Amino acid sequence: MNKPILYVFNISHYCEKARWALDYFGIAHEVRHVMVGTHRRLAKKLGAKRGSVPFLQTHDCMIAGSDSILDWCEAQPTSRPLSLVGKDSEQVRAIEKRLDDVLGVHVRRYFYSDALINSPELVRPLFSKGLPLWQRAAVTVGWSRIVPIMIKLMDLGPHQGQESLAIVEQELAWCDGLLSDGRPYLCGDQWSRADLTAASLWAPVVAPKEHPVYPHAVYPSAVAAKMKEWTDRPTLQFVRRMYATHR
Ligand SMILES: N[C@@H](CCC(=O)N[C@@H](CS)C(=O)NCC(=O)O)C(=O)O
Repeated sequence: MNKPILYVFNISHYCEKARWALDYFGIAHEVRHVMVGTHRRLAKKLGAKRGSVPFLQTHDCMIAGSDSILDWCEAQPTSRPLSLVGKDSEQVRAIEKRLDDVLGVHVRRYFYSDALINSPELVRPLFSKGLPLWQRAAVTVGWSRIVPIMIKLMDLGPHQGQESLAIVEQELAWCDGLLSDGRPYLCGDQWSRADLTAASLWAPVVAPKEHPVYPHAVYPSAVAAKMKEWTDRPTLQFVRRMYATHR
């Protein structure tokens, strides 16, 4: 194998985190889009420890999960002098973990509780893009069966959407609070993996112009209205700045 292969869903914010990490460290890699519904089988076949995307296949190991992929990137000899560990690595890790475990899950549940229930046709192209022709056709034909499975697996619905929205707003207040003293980065004056994680996981409600997917997406109207309402919040401004500066 010449280059590591990163397996992704095009739309996934955790995949964006992994993609960004590889790009940031200048690690040449191939991005392979995986068809939803086949990803767990593929992960198992390749020996990944988890079934969810992203997973990275290197010449000697399989790495599952955006945090572990970031760890792997850090450990590679690359031309990038700047590590993302941060000055206070414990604080950086704690922020990354909260973003991964809380924001990442609920921003997705909020978005899909609207998009997949009210306008699933807006979402389909985001899952088809980058797939080989026959898989794009399979997603199109099978979409009406895929959507209810996703709704069930992610526990989506109007009530769940509101519940996740409340959590996203709470996480927004928390991130705004971290930035409230005017610091350029979440942990102070140094760009770290906490910032890369925050920017990637907030990106679905920011659609920064450097993002490879979201600026081309059509958003359901309620989510679009929330994005507008939040646009001047420090966190959203921070995300745009991270993309403009580091992506
Ligand atoms: N904490 C994991 C989360 C990964 C995750 O939830 N991936 C989603 C896409 S956004 C997925 O693969 N969902 C389908 C599944 O788990 O089967 C990470 O950072 O990689």
